[in-house]
Amino acid sequence: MPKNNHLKDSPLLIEGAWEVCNQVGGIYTVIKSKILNVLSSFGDDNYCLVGPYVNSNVSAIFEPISDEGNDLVSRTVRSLRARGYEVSYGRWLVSGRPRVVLFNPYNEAWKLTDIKKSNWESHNIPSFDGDELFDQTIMLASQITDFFQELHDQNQHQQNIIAHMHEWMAGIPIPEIRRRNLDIKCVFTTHATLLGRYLAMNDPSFYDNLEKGIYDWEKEATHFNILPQVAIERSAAHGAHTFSTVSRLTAIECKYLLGRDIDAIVPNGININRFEALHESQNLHQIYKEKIHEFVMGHFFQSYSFDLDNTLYFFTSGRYEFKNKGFDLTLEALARLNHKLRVNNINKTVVTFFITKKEYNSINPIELESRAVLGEIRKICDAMERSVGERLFYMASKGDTYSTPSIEDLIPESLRLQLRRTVQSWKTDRLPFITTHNLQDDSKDDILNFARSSGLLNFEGDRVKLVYHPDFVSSMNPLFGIDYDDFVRGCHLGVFPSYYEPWGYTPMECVARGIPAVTSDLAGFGDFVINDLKRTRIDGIEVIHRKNSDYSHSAEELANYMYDFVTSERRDRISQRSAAEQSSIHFDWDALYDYYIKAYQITLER
Ligand code: G6P
Ligand code: 1S3
Repeated sequence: MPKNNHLKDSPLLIEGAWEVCNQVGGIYTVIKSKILNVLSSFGDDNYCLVGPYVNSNVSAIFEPISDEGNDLVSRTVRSLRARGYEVSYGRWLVSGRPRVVLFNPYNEAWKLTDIKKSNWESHNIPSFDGDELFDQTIMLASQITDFFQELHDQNQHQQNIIAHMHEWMAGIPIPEIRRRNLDIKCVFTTHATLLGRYLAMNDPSFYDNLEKGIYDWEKEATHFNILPQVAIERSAAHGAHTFSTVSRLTAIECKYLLGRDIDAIVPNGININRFEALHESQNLHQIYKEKIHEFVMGHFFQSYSFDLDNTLYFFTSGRYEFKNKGFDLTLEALARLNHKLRVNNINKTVVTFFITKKEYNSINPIELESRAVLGEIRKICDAMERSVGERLFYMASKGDTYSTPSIEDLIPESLRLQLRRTVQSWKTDRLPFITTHNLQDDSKDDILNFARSSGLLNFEGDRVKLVYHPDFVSSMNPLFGIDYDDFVRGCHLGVFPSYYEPWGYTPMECVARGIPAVTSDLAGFGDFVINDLKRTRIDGIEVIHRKNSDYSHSAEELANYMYDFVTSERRDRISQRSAAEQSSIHFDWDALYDYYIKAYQITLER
């Protein structure tokens, strides 16, 4: 593998996060997607990840390796094991197959009380009683810290070591490395601030108040009952040689809520696998759009139908943070779009999918039944198609190629009757559902409540329809039968006008698949597009103004953009998709990993 020559003296990089071998959210994507770039900069011998052995699926993605090598990490693992530590050492079975060291947090359950005491006495980090996730993170941190201690002891100052820890969950080793005075340089990257997230959700004037510096972090953290985590975040931020975050927006939170200016911004990248020819991406759009058509027929056509050739698919997705992820603004803009399309007599339908994760009891059985009956209808139509072929062939073989056969000649009555009866029994008078699943708390759900209060309830006359899918889309899921990536390809527009979003992968993932996307100037990604890429170079990305704009203006801006999108011609959409795909090159790790290298350079100089 080629070695990058920016970093002097081949340092060893150890990167730690709660999401190593453990898919929870966006940090997993960051860590996993940049591995090939890390390896090409550091080399396989000088890179290793550390994380938790918690995921029930770990054995499928982790392959143990021998600790007999003479390299620093193997020696460290060997020595820890000899001292009684349970260490999982192996390769993470993802692209690049990097080395990983995993610890089961519960290995240290017996000393949880001592860990809490030590965190408090050494770093003023308080604890909760009975918070399982918090306990797991501090038990893991204790083992990772011992790993760094051993690494330091084995190294005897021979090689530069960088410990790069992500987010508060992997933060505690940093102040401990400093307290023990280990010869290890620390980088801490926070992918949000905990307080920022809570304040954004609860204070309508969050951004104004933030820069006024009026928040008392301790008081607010106590108020939201997150003092222990915030204390870890602060302690890692202050302890790190290099403190970094993913965007300029989060850097402001770091300054005012964590009390330290950041040293480096490390934007998130993605792996762009581009096709040789642009039409391949367009073909995939068509293929997966057909799959979404099938879902839409099953979901809506039982009640009424509309012209699929004049239907556009919008979607939003992400963690269920109604306001922070901009679900509220998206709904408001959709309600306005519905009105604009109706009054202007635009004969197009927009089906908008909300793909998020919310507790549910089951997939709506009526939805499944409708899909099953539609399957029956498909089978009958297939039988009819065969019958038409066979009978035409029979007529042709007799030399009869001139007469025009009637439908009765081509399809037996039994099949025609079967089709009529099945379709009749399928049709219903009820409105198409908004949710595909039975939610556990239907009456308190914000998406549903918005739909109820705005009247956006999938009436036949509505130009905008809603489908709320409170689970990940995957090929195992019977409703769509395709993976999320392919679902994205089949849509026309991704809508992500976040209010609080340190970076935001979702619009970037759209663009990488050649699908236009909306982001906002309060999302790190949107800010990057405007300020770093100077926007004009980027097609297929719309940045909605939320920073200096009130809710209603932002909703109107989004609704107008959607209206223009809906009323554009197919050929414009095709060229926007191509432009989006072209622009995705700017977000490839090949372009963005350099920000990490610069952060490591600063670190090694400190
Ligand atoms: C791709 C396909 C075309 C198809 C078009 C539909 O470009 O290659 O064959 O006509 O998608 O675009 P639309 O935006 O209407 O889904
Ligand atoms: C965070 O995940 P989130 O969705 O809680 O980290 C992601 C990776 O850096 C980032 O893209 C996202 O904006 C943050 O919010």
